[in-house]
Amino acid sequence: MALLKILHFPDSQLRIKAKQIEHVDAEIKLIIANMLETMYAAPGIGLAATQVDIHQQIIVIDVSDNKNEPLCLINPIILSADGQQSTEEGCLSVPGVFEQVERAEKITVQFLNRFGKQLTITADGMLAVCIQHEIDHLNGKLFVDRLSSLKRQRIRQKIVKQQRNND
Ligand code: K1U
Ligand code: ZN
Repeated sequence: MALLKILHFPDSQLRIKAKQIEHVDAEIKLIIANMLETMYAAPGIGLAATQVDIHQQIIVIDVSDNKNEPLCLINPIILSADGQQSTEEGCLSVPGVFEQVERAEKITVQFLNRFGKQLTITADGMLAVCIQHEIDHLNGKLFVDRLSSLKRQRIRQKIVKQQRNND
């Protein structure tokens, strides 16, 4: 397995829309294993393939306390969304920034699991927030796009400055 490099905002690669996966083959299973390792090491509670410069519709998530309930969603589609919640979000592609974001409270999602089986789950709370955040990544959208343009501009300056100091 391998740790993958996580792209940082405002990298233009984060704006690429991920493609649907036709077959869940050995190559996809290796990507999933590497994404899980990268997410746990970060540490994070989710990771979308877009963030590691892989433009295929794969998401990994683990919102459990003991970090022992990994979920993998391939080709996820939100079938229904209800209610509203405001939660503080972070993003491994926007390090050190945490902001309140409004999302649906409850969602029903259809996806393929890592064995290529089609499943449907209904999620609420943090799992629902995380799935919506990761599906945004697959569509080339970041949580900062849901903030005001002034806030986004300030965050961009902060991240670019951090990046310069790290180079
Ligand atoms: O997609 C990502 O960048 C991962 C992101 C997921 C996420 C967090 C919060 C709300 C919505 C989506 C993260 O995991 S940021 C790191 C984080 O939240 C965290 C890290 C360690 C322990 C607990 C949380
Ligand atoms: Zn993110």
